[in-house]
Amino acid sequence: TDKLKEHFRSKIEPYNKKVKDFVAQYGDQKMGDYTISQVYQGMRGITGLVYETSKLDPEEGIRFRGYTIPELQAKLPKYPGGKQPLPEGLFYLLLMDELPDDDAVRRMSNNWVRRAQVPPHVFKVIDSLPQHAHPMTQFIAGITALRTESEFQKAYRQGIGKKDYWDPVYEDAMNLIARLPRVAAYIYRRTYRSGDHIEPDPRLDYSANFAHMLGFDNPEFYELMRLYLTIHADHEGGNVSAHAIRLVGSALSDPYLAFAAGMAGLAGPLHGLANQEVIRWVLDMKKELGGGLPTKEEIAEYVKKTLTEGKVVPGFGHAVLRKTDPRYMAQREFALEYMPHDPMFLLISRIYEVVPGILEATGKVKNPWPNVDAHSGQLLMYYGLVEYDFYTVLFGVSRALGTMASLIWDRALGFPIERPGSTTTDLLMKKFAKE
Ligand code: CMX
Repeated sequence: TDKLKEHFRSKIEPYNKKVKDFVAQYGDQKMGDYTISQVYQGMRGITGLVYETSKLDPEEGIRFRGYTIPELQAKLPKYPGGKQPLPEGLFYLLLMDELPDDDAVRRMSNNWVRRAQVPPHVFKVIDSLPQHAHPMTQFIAGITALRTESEFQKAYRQGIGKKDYWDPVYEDAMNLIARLPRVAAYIYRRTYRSGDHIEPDPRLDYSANFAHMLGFDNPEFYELMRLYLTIHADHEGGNVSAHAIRLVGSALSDPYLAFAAGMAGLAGPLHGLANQEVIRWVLDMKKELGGGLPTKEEIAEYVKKTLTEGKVVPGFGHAVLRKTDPRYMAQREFALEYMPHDPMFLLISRIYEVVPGILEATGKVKNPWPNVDAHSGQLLMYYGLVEYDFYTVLFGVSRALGTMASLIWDRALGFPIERPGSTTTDLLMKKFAKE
């Protein structure tokens, strides 16, 4: 038996009761007003979702089940001798709403190892794409191909009752998480290493095994992967990838389909693809300025040119955050510890000094500070993972942890199909612009 699943099962009844009682008593309380502008601005600032696993504060950044990133670095189990939290433990926290001990983390690790076998047709589907297909195209194709194994789809066809939906969703979510690193590593090796694939090593933890299959067997890189997979996991419910997964999952599309939808969103340049765009932009800058470490003045000129051309400065700004992203700071601290003299790190740091002032001076950018994507590429490049078109796939593997924990809860809580209303400008004008 799956002890983790039994432990989760024990949480469902009491939490359901808590939610039902709360809604019964307070369900008709108003949560706020919203304006016509907000409706035109992508529903910015309208709280319209309950998403239990994490919450984003504009000033303070993300909290996973109430814990900040530095708190997680202190409290979550680590690899012996390591400093970074193990993402197995983060997933346990997100799913169970309780901090894991070493034993729980080991159990999670082993559970995923048992589920990690990727069926051969998935590799065939990926191999049928041209080698130059963007890694996110290959990733989404691979995820969709994994869907043949969906337990939820099977159970639904067999007529499973609504209160049991969570069970096969849990199975799919766990299998998906367990299989993603292999799929991602396969894409990397086929695209950039002539298809010279590396078998998994089940003795390694989730992050180290992923690094190993990618071809980076360096204890520092293992630590980076543990940090990376932890901090990218979740960012509350309204961001494009998490929201797409929630939305598609609410139609009872199985977790593979829901996750593929989320990854299609993550592949957008204003969202997860920004991590590749940052490196592309920085390398273009270096090329144009003729190598070496550009001065602040040169960087400022380049930033202004980007803005004049009507482009965004990738890695800066956020729809919710109004301060430097703590995920940026966690990566900066990693760089300060392991590679303080890396030329690329020095450049990223200098960009951090220059960009906010310029964005602020535009008078329109609501958050001039860097987000998670401004830093992640530099760390990967330092260890030799230089193929930046691949970076969003790494983000995607991590994003499965938060969104799948959340999706299991969606079904455990019996959340209905999501269906907000919409209107037309014509109707709005008839109602509000009468004079
Ligand atoms: N560079 C240039 N202009 C920017 C900008 C940036 N980094 N960030 C915001 N702006 C502009 C917007 O394009 C908008 O311009 P218009 O009014 O001309 O359309 C204006 O400032 C106001 O936007 P905002 O309210 O500050 O930001 P939004 O909530 O609309 O968008 C985001 C947020 C992240 C899409 C935006 O800041 C952006 O495009 N940043 C660069 C891309 C990026 O780094 N994305 C990754 C985010 C993190 C993640 O999801 O991974």
